[in-house]
Amino acid sequence: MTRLAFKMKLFKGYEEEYKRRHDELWPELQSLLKGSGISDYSIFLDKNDNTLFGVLQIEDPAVMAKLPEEPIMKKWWVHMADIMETNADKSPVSIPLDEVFYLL
Ligand code: RM4
Repeated sequence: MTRLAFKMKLFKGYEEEYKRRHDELWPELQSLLKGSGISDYSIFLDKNDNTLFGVLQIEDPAVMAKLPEEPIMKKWWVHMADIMETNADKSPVSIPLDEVFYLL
C-alpha cells in the first residue's frame, strides 16, 4: 500500500460548491476509485489561498496513471472544470507532494 499526496487549486468563491459536489460524488466514480485500489481518500481545503490538499492510499500507484483514460473520470473532470484550475484536457492541475514525515 502506498500513500500519495497532492495539491490542486480551487477558484475563490466556490468553497461550498466544491464540498457540495463531493458530498454528492457520483456512485460510478466512487466505484472506479475504489475498484482501482484507492482508499482512505481525503481532500482538505486551505481557505487562505484555496489550495486543495489530497491524500489517499493506493494498492498499486501505477494504477493512478490509468485513471485519466477512464470515461467516468474524464466526465467528472469536465464537471469540475468550472471551479478548479485545470489543464487543457480538463484534468485538474495536480502537484505531487513528497512525504517528509509519517507517524503511524
Ligand atoms: C477532485 C479531483 C480529483 C478526484 C476527486 C474525487 O476534485 O477531480 O481528481 O479524484 O475530485
